[in-house]
Amino acid sequence: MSNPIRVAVTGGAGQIAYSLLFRIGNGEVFGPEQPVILQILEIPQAMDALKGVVMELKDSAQPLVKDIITSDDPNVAFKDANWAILVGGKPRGPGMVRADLIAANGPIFVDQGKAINDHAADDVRVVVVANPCNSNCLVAKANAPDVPADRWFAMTRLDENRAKSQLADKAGVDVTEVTNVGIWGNHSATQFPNFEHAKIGGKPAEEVINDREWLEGEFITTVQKRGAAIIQARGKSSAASAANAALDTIRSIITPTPEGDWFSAAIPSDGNPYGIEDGLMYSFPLRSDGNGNVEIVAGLDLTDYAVTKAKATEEELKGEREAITDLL
Ligand code: NAX
Repeated sequence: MSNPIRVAVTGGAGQIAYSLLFRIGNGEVFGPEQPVILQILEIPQAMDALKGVVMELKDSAQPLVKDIITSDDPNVAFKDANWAILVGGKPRGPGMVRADLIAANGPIFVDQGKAINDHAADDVRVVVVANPCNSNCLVAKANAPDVPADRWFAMTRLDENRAKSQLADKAGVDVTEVTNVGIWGNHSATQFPNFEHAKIGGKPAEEVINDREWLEGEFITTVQKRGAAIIQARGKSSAASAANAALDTIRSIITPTPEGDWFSAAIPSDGNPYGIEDGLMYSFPLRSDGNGNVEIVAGLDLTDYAVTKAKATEEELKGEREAITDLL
């Protein structure tokens, strides 16, 4: 067995963490030979609830979990962390618009960015789940100047998984047949789940589905609004699928991407090959070499339709950035 890695998870008493922590502990992300130390951050008001989660973690007696550290201090929770999964944040309250949510969450990610900068391990990688995840990640990154730009990810993998599942259902095939689905832009209703490069059983998805109207219409809308549909049905926001997507994101970063395929996450847009403005956290199709080195898949042809969609979500991200310029 190797030395334990330290995995910091914020929002530990919340519903996503309730799934995420246990799945990290059972080795399904970092492997059955990789011990972990869980370092869980919560706000003071939720520390009692977190005690209950820790009791359950202990009651799971997971052999790979070597220690569980809890704190309401980011400087403690991120100490020597190799991974930081930022799930905790303020939820959207009644009457709040997106700009209010950005303003409410911004300061949290200033502090967490600084704590990661000052205390995390040299090889730290950060995955931001808490919404608005692209902009929260931008704030944390801006406040962690010593952490290289290629360590920052905001989660759009849930959107990718949702898109794949929709395409598989429509084509009547197993979800594993669906590849090359890229989420472009923001994790929001402007995101572009790009079906134009998607493949089903190795053939262009457009050819297999043969219904461009459905792809441009119901497919995109379903993916964009899936979060709201789940709240409507379940009375709570998606949690198990979000935890699952966070684990998929990490797995994709540390595993070589299968030949010809890609995965999605928002990364710094600086120097991207598609003319998206620098200085944003923008989701692209990505490939990993398996050692955590991730690059944007270059050379994809974008139709005028795709460019319009990619630009619309870029515009939204630029607007979000405007709202937090003082935090960057
Ligand atoms: P919950 O409200 O169940 O849990 C959030 C937890 O974060 C709470 O326990 C709260 O006390 C804690 N928290 C708040 N401020 C904190 C801080 N400064 N430091 C540490 N912890 C803090 O939300 P949950 O359903 O777990 O969702 C968490 C976040 O994920 C939300 O922001 C949500 O919008 C976002 N999501 C992102 C998704 C994505 O695809 N990127 C999809 C799922 C989810 O909606």
